[in-house]
Amino acid sequence: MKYKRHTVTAALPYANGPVHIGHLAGCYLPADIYVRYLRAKGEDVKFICGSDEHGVPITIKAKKEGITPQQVVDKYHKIMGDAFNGFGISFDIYSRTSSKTHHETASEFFKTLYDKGVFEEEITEQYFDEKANQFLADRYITGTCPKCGNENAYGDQCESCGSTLNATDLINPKSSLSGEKPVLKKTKNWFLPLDKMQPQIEAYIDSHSEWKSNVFGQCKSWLNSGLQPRAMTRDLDWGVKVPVEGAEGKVLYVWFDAPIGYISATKDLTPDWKLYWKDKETKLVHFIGKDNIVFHCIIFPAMLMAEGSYILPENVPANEFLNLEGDKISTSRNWAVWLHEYLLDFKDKQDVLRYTLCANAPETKDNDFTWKDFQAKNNNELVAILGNFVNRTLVLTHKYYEGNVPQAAEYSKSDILLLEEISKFPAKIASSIENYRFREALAELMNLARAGNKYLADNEPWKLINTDAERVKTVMNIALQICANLTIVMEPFLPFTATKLRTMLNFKTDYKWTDAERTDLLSSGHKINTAALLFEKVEDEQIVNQVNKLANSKMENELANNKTEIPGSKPEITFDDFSKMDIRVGTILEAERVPKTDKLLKLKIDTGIDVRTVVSGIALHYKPEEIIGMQVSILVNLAPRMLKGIESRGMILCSENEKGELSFVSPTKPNANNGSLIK
Ligand code: B3M
Ligand code: ZN
Repeated sequence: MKYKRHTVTAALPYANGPVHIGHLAGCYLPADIYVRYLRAKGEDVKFICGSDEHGVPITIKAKKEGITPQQVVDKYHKIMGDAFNGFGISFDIYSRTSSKTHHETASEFFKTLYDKGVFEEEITEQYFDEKANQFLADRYITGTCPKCGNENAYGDQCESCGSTLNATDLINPKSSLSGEKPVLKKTKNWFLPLDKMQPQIEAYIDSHSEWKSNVFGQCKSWLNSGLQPRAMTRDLDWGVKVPVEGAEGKVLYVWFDAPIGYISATKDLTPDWKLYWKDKETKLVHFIGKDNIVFHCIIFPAMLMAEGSYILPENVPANEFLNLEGDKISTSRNWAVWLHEYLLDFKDKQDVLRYTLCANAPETKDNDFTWKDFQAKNNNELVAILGNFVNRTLVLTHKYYEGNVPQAAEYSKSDILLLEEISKFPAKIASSIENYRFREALAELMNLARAGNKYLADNEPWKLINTDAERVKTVMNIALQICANLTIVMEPFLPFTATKLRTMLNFKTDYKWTDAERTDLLSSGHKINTAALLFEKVEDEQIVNQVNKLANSKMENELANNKTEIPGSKPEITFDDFSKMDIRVGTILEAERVPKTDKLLKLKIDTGIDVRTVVSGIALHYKPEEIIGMQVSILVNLAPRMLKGIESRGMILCSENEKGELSFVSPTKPNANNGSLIK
C-alpha cells in the first residue's frame, strides 16, 4: 500500500540522565536515517520525540539528589535535547511530557476510555512501604525475577531476561525507598483488560509477520503466555492526575501516558495533527529499543484500539542492545560513552560516531562498541575509502581544470558499465532502508564510494594526463558525478559530511533521492569550491584517552561499591554515622555493686554536662573502691535502658582483649576535663 504521509517516532527517553551511544544506536540514529531518507524522497513526514518526564526513575533520581522531580526533568530535558541536536537527529519536534498539552491529551485519552467503560475498576493488594508510608509502584520495588532468577529485577520488568512483570511476581521483594520488605495493602486502580482484548491484539500482531523477527517473536511469546489485565493507574504523586472521581493521590501509569506523548507532541507541532494520527493513509512507525517492545506492540496498540479513532503502528523496528567494550552499558555504573562528552572530545566528528554506530548497529543481535573499532572504521573506511575518493577527485579537478567540471567525451565500454552500476545504488540503498536494514544500506553507500575509488585506480588519470588528456576529462567528469550522487545518498547517514561535500562541490540544490540515479548532476563548466579533507585520521592517543576514561570510571565504580572492606572489621560506615555518637570524658564520682549480680556496677558519673547513673558490666574487672575519681570515656547519647530496675543512661567505653578482660579507655593527658568531646 502506498501511504500519503508518515509519522515516525523515536522512544521518549526518561529525563533522568544524559543519553549515551546505546540510545543513539538503539533508536535515534536509525529513526533519523529513515526520516532523512523519506524527506529526500519528498515524502510528507513528521519526526516526533520528546522527554519522558514521568515515572518512578525520575522520582528516585530526585530523592537521590535531594532536588524536586521537576528540577530533575528540566536539567535532563535540556542535556538530552542538546545532545540529539548536536548529532543532527532531525526531530520535527522534541517535546516533553510535563507540557500542558500532554497533561490534557493524556487525561482526555484516559477519560474517553473510562467513559466507554473500557477499564475494569479493581481493588487489589499493592506493595506498600510502611516506613516511607507510600505505595510502591514498579521501580520502587526490586526482587528476584521469577523467570530467570536475576536478583535485581524491577517491579515492572526484568532487564536481564526482558520479561514484563507485576510487582507481586517478584520473589523476595524489597522496597528501594527503605530497603525493607514491603507489605500488601488494598488500593483501587483501573485496569486495561488485555486478557479480554487478546483476540483483537493477536489478529493485529499476526497481520504483521513481516516485522523484525526479534520483535514479532517477543510479541508472540507474550501472547502465548496469555495477556493479563494491566493497571493503568498508580498510587504516586508525580505524573498526570487520574481524571476521575475517587482517584485522589493517583496518577496515570507512565506507560499509559508516555506513548500518548507522541500524540501530544504532534499536536504541539501542527494543527493538522489528526492527519498524522487518524488518517488510514498515514504510516505510523515507532523506533525503539528492545526493552520497550511489548509497550509499543501490545499495550499502546490496545489503548489505541480501545479508543477507536486512531491508526495503529505499521511497524516497530526495535533494535537489540549495544554493549561497550564487552560490558553492558550502565548509567549507574558510569559505563557509557555519553553523547554530550563525545561532542566535546571529538568536535566536528559527529558523523564518525554516526557511521560507526550504524555500521555496527545491534539490528538483529546485541553488539559491541569498542574504541579500537571506532578508530579502524574512521581510518580504514571513512578516510581511506570515502574521503580518499572525494579528495583525489577534487584535488585533480583543481589541478587540471582550475576547478571547472570538464566535459565528458565519448564513454568507453567500462564507463557505460560503471554508469549503469552507479544508477542502481539509490534503489538498492532505499530498499535496505525501507526494510529497516540500515547496516546493509550503509554498506551499499560505501560500495558506491569504493566503485569510484576503483574507477580512479583502474584509469589512473594522474598518469593518463601525460598521454591522453582528452580521456582524462571523461574520467574526471564521471568521478565528479559520483561525488555529487554521494552527497544525496550519504545525507541520511552522514548529514554533516554531505553538507561539507556539497559546499565543496558548490552543489547546493534540493535534488531528490532518485536524482542520484542520474550521472549528469554536475554540468560541464560548473565551478567547484576549494577542497578540504572530508575526514581526518583518529590518532592512537585519542583512543588511549577514551579507553583510560573508561578504565577510570570502572575503578571509581569498584571503589564506590566495595567500600574497601578490611578483613576482620565491621562493615564500613560513613563519617556521618560516626559523628552521630556523642562521646565525652567523664569522672566516676560513686561506684557500688548492683545486688544479686556478678558483673554489674552502678556508677555515678560527672559527664561535664550532667551527673548521671550508668550501669556497667565491669564488676569482674574493677573493684568499686579502686575506680572512684577515675576519668573514663562515656557515650552520652545512647538511649536509656533499664538494667535490674535501675535506669542506665549512657555507656562506659572499654577495650576488651581476646580473653574478655576489660580496661577503661581513658585520656592519657591531664588536660582532658569532664565534658571534653571524644572525636
Ligand atoms: N521512557 C523507556 C526508555 O527510556 C521509556 C520510553 C517511552 S516511549 C513512549 O527506555
Ligand atoms: Zn528475568
